[in-house]
Amino acid sequence: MTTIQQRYAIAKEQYAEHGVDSDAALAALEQFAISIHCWQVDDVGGFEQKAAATSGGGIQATGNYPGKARTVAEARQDYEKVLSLVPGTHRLNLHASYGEFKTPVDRDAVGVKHFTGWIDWARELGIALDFNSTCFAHEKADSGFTLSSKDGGIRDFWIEHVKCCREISHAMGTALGETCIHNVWIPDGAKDITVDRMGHRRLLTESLDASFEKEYDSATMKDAVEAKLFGIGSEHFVVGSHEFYLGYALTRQKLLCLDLGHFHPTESVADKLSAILQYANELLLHVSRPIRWDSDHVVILDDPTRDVTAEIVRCAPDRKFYVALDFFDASINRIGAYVTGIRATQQGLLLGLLSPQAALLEAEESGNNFKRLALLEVTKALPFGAVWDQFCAQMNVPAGAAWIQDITSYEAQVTSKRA
Ligand code: RNT
Ligand code: ZN
Repeated sequence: MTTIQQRYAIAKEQYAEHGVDSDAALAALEQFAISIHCWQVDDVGGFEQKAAATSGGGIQATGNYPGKARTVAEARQDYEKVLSLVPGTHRLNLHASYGEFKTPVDRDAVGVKHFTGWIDWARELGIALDFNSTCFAHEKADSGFTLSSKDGGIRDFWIEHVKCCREISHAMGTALGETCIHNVWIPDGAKDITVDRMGHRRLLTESLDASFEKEYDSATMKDAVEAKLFGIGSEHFVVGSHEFYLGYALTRQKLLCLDLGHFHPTESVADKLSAILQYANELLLHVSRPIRWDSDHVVILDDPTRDVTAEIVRCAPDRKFYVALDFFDASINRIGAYVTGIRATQQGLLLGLLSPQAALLEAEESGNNFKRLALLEVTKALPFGAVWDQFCAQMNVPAGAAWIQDITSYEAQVTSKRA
């Protein structure tokens, strides 16, 4: 039986024949920290002590697979399991609704004290944190409008929430010594023809400006804004559309967040990176897998993922990417969903790093488009799995399919016992 190291030695030679240094690719992959979304652990439920149920406000997880985390302690146990099964050092991306609340705390009163436990936990694990305002699943989002509501009281409530979240992000970045990315996504929109689109968008601009008024050191926190195409109940009108946030982010020097599920199904998100990066130096990505619509399926190594990760690698030398995940499948083992999606995203990045870019560029610039196409095809058959397994072995996590059994055991011992 050949070992992982022996198989890697052969693979390394094959990549070298194409001018690719696989050791350098592995060293570069180690630098890509992925921001793991907290919300796959419990189907975007959060840990608020809620007084009343709400409509969900534009987010739906489907499925009722047993074993979801019911408390912060269970969630942490699950994240630690996930982190133990993926190579490299990553980050956790928290939503404001995942604080440690002993009593009901409304969104406009959420504070650093509700996240000090998370900061301590992250420090112990040696990971950084990112953060998200939670402008949905709340009675003040039930009308379909939050920051762009025509009700000044509702707008002020959500402006206050975003301000609280920025303060928390700043505290996280300061305590952990790594910039905390604070992302804002709002569900605002309407089911049917809306005649004052201009009015709602003007209100959103004003509310965002008010929310972002306080300046923070970009070493501690940065704001991002995330557009969407449509949601259930906002089919006709989404206030925060792509054009809206593209303009907002560029004029306000905010990060733009591109979610792979938030565009028309035939649109290439990969193609947008180099376009936007003519006018911005960095981008936030929510890697997701839309099936026919924004379905947030678990990320796999499919063509849209590979196209985006290839572009990240090509643009990365002089541009900065913050790579976060955004999927939630409540119908399968949730730890398995995480590990599958994180590994697939990393594999996409690795494929990008192993691409014979110099030879491809040479073919392209000399007008040999057949050679470019053929090389891209030939590369698909190179022993990428051997390089990936080597990475897992180097990072002391299970290679091959070994992690599947780890997750099955964890389910038998831990998650299946949760009522
Ligand atoms: C929803 C957005 C947003 C949320 C999270 C929970 O369409 O993608 O990222 O999924 O904030
Ligand atoms: Zn998203």
